[in-house]
Amino acid sequence: MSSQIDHLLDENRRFAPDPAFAANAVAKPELYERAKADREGFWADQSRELLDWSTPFTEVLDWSNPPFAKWFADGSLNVAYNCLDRHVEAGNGDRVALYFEGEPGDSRAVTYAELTDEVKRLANVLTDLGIGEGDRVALYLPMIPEAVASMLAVARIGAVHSVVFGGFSADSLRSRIDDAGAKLVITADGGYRKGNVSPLKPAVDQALEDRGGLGPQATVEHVLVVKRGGNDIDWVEDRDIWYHDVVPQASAEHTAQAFPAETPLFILYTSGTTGKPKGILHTSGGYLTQAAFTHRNVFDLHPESDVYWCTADIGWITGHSYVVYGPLANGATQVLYEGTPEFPAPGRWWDVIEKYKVTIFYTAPTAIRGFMKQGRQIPQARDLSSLRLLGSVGEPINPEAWIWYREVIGAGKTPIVDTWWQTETGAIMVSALPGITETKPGSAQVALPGISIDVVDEKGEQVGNGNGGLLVITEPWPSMLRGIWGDPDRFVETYWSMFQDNGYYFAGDGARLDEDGDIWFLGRVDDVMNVSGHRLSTAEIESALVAHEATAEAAVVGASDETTGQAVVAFVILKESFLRENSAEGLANDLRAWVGQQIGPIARPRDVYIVGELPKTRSGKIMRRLLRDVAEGREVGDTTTLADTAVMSVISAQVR
Ligand code: 6R9
Repeated sequence: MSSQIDHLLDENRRFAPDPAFAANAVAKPELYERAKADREGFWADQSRELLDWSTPFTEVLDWSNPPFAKWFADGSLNVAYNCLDRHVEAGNGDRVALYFEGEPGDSRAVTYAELTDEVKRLANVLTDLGIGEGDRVALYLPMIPEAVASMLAVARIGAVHSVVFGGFSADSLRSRIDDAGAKLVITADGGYRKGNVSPLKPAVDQALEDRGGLGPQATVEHVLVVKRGGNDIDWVEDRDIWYHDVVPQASAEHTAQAFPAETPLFILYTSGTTGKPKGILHTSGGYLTQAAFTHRNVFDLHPESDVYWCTADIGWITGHSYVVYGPLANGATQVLYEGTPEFPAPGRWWDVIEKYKVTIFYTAPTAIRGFMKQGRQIPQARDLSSLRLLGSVGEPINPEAWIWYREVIGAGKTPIVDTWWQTETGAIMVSALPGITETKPGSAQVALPGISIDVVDEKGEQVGNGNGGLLVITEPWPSMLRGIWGDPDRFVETYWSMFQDNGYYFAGDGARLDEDGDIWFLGRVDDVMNVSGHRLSTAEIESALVAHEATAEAAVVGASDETTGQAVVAFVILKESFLRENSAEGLANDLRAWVGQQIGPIARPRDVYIVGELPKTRSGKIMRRLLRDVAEGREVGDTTTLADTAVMSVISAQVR
């Protein structure tokens, strides 16, 4: 970490806003003043301006029972109506909502009128299947228009969606369906990935297998299946239903009912510091307010003329807030792309930008670093001149990648917004505002208007400019998580106990304030890794490793990686009997594959080192810091608190 800080301290390039851009920018500097003078009044204004309320709210924030916030609680609205019908009613039904681009090259433009129609039909189908207010629906889908329609149809009837990333395994899906007690699963036969059909339905079948006792098979009544991949699938009579057999036939008449602002909208599972993923709960009015506000102001959205593209999968929070809810609430036209950036060849994303004349592009540093490796001639062979704003999310963006992004993709002129936020925060919290902020490569910079952020030491004292510490959020915000599904104690413990006396939300990120007070993020300070912008927990991967019959003990660390930011590196002690009968190398490969099966390919360790011992303190705690030194090829740090100080030299020798 210290070498990273030194490096960032050297970064002093500055990019002032272009006056022509600023003149036409959505965000105005007065936003900061207004929010500073009256934070709650500011959010109330934004909410009234950006959303249609069926019952106007009179109360803005109820913080009488912290940390359980209520925003706009006496107001009511329908989230899907705000994302769909009202745009049609305003005469924009013919505007394209989604330019869908399938990986094999099929494409289809879906207008607001068409998407509204589809969602109404699907809402009727869901109601017929017995889904009502508060019921949970799990979604396990590729990046296709039906995925967007499914989220909105669930929201429209006051039910709660839980989207599970299509790259997660059957076991991960099973535990998420089970935790949420889902009544319905919406999936597809398969989706396209890297030129092949990647099956999804078989994982749902496996997740719903009866393994005795209670399980998801006890709550799930139906599985609604979209035909996408055309792959052969098994069929469970009376449980499984083809989407195309019921949705086109259903009535397109559906009046959206208004629900109170605090109606649960979705649950999204994310990795924490323990093995069990947390079901982060978001509600309706506050979430949609901040998603719409940030999407409009941070991305300088002009809905009549922009073509926006966020590359995130809907299985992550970025896909929820900046593919579905923010853009659609704002009536944006956007690209929805199904596949990977490399298929059929590197440059596919640039082809998509050229084809649809994308103006606003939002992606992750890991993708940018991957493109840097391929070389600038690939993007330079395409016409990217439509781009006028670039965004970054998911992890700190290193200044080199930032500069490359601006020079090569942004023709040296587009503003870049580096947006910091989390599944828990629901929407962007820290970012430059284009046309206002003078940007600094590598710094996410400033809290948005209406957001109160600080950097403090372990006692909660402000560190002041020029110093590093822990990032905290000091005041409640509209799109804040409302809890962890089914586990209020864990919610309080995880986020609010660290700075209990101050009432601060602890984000789990290290950050530094520069001399101007701008924020530089330094990565997680807990046992959460960030691999290609995806959060993974060391504990979760360790528990998968020890679940393998050959493993005696395992420790996992996130080691820095040129492309993925961090990479999963595992140190494993094998059972003697297995070592005797198998080669260490073969077992290491088996374990990599095993983790991929247990959790999903993103969790597969880059390296598995078979070792004889792990470094432990006298109280038996594994010292991951030392293992990280080994994994990153550094000299091993202070070992004096180890129970056996010789162990690190043994491990270092075994790894080499
Ligand atoms: C939106 C999202 C959240 C964690 C967060 C932090 C890291 C995200 C970042 C960033 C530095 C940025 N993170 N954006 N770090 N600069 N612009 O990614 O949500 O998947 O929940 O991850 O990602 O460490 O705590 P999520």
